[in-house]
Amino acid sequence: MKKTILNLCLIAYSGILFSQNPIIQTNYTADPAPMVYNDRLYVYTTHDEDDSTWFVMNDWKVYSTNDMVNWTDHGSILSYKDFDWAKRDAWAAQCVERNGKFFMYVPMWSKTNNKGAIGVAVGDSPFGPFHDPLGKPLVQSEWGDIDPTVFIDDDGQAYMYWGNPKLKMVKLNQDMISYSGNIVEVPMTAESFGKRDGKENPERPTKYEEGPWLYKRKNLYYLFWPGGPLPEFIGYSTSKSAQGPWKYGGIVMPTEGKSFTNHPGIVDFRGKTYFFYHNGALPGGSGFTRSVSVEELNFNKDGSISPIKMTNGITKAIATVNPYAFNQAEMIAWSENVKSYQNKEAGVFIKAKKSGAYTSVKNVDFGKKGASTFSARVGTTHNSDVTMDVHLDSVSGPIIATVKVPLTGGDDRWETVKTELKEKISGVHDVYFVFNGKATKDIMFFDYWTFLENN
Ligand code: FUB
Repeated sequence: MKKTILNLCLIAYSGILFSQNPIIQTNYTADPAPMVYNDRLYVYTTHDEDDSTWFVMNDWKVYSTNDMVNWTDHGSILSYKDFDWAKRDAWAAQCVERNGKFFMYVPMWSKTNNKGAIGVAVGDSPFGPFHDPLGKPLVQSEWGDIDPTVFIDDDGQAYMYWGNPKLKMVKLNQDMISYSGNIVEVPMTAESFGKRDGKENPERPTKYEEGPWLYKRKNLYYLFWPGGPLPEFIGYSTSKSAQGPWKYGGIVMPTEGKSFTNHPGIVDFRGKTYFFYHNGALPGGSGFTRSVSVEELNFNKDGSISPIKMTNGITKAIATVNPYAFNQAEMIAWSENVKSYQNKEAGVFIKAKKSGAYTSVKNVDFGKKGASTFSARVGTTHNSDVTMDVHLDSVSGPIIATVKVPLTGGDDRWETVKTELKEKISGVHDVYFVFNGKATKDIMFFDYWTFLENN
């Protein structure tokens, strides 16, 4: 009996230890929009401000990974303030690359006629800087112009779908910042989007709510969408053409997870398909403080999809991290009590909010020769003993290095500190950075780290 209880405890404990969802813990993020570029996976997200009790959303962020478990925070890359005509509501967006240019399709509230509209911003890299080439919305039809998804088909034709409660579609031109033909209103039939359960709602005759995502696999087009009534589940429809007609396929992800919205983003990366979504799983999480998660998506032989549950996420890395490179502190597999920030001096960096806060990096390959020295760019505003311990393989694993963090006086002032390792480290390990101090908040800040290889 004792053994069984011990086993159950271990299973529960390892569930916490090995959780990888939500993939971002340093900010509240929602509405994930994945994109693969140069064999790296980027995820654009919206950003719920801390302590929000409504959709308080001012900017879009981007995160990236090479291994599906360690996510690098590239910070805020665009805001509604970058559009002269917008006044708030940086809602669900998507970034698409075409001919080396990056196009961010973004819904916002427009100043000019006080309703939702979709704009486009163009940049030369996945991180921008982005600018508004039109100086006005790309589309503004009526209330409900939100949640654009853009897809470029194999013949080069680009399509944009969007809308809540109506679903609309337009063909984008090659320049990706204009369109041809009329805006098409997709017929909302039970055959295409399923008959809505519950009370009849003439505005919403089908299950479709908002947030479409267009995706193609083996000549079959998939439209994923959050469905109602609230709280949302995620459903899908398929078609032989990007323009429909659509056939309702069923539920991909049933309602779950402390948020009354959900939002799909689907991408193929190194031979697998990944399904991004959001919920309210972080501490303090809710329908207005959401967080992005990911699952592997599998298809049945006939192309249909069986429902998937929200899980602890993808725990096995598909690549290793090089400890001898300059690694950003904001490359994180898992963290607790840590927030990310950005400024001119450091770019994106992290702050430990209380003593015992930590970040971890998975699958770090120290090689055969191994490491002898650890170095990190850090700082603090506290005069008392602030230290950063580097643990191996778990947050309470052996300490291989301890760095005394110098009083720099502010997150615009940094120092690089170096220390010899207590023992030689070789092979593949998870690395944990644990931040300790006597202060009650903002213990220290951390910009990057590296190890030196043994000669
Ligand atoms: O995040 C704001 C809005 O909530 C999005 O635009 C919708 O898709 C829903 O997630």
